[in-house]
Amino acid sequence: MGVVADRRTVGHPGVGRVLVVIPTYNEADNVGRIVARVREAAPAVDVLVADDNSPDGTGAIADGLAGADPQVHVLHRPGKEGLGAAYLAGFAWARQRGYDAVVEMDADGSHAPEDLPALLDAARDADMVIGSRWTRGARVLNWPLRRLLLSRAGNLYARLALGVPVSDATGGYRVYRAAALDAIDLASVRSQGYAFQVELSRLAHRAGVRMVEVPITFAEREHGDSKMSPLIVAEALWRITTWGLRDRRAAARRPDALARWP
Ligand SMILES: Nc1nc2c(ncn2[C@@H]2O[C@H](COP(=O)(O)OP(=O)(O)OP(=O)(O)O)[C@@H](O)[C@H]2O)c(=O)[nH]1
Ligand SMILES: [Mg+2]
Repeated sequence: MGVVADRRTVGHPGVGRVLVVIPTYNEADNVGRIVARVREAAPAVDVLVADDNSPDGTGAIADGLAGADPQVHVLHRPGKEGLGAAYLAGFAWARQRGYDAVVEMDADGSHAPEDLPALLDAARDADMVIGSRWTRGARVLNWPLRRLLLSRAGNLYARLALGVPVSDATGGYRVYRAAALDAIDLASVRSQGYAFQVELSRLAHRAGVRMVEVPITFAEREHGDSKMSPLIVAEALWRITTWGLRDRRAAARRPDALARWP
């Protein structure tokens, strides 16, 4: 008991108190597994499940987990508003409670909690850590070719259009230290799907946030349904194109910015 309490106050060495935010929509088959894996892999970090009133009862399952473990919390949101809105609410929840770092993690098991200690170690020397599927040492398991191609193409486009110097700007396994969240104008963020991850990468890069990528083992979800849709891909394409054009126009007006491009 004493050991658990001590670990909780310590958080992750060199990083501080950490909150893992897990957004959920219809993840009844996954929420228990993922929370248990996080608690096992990183016992010193806290967990917040941000549920959008899932019709399949995910929120009630999360309440049960929270009732049994003081390091697990639930944020109930009134309805499905997208991944981006759920994360912004989770970030605000963390900041109100003085957490030093926030982790983004999917509920479906694609992001291995076992990789979390390595991500948090990397956060000692960076304000933002991206768990990357596309750096040396990373692995992507059981993804069909069309998903691999979509991710590679999306990342290539994001890098060319926006100049964000990361290999996995669409990935959703990340650590943000408080300094990164402070540097990013979160109130301006509008995107919902994959575009949310790209938007935060772009804003962090523009704000001069120290970013680092760490290879991860990414696995296709085994239970439940994907929320990926053509609409989410279209949103990302549209927003990346709009930001890219806006950045180029701004660069053309400011010679100093042009010198830094991309
Ligand atoms: N709170 C909330 N969570 C969401 C919403 N949409 C997706 N999520 C969660 O966000 C995470 C990622 O969604 P996924 O459906 O796995 O999307 P994906 O990883 O792009 O797609 P797959 O690789 O096919 O699984 C999961 O934990 C979802 O439950 C939403 O509108 N609200
Ligand atoms: Mg997924």
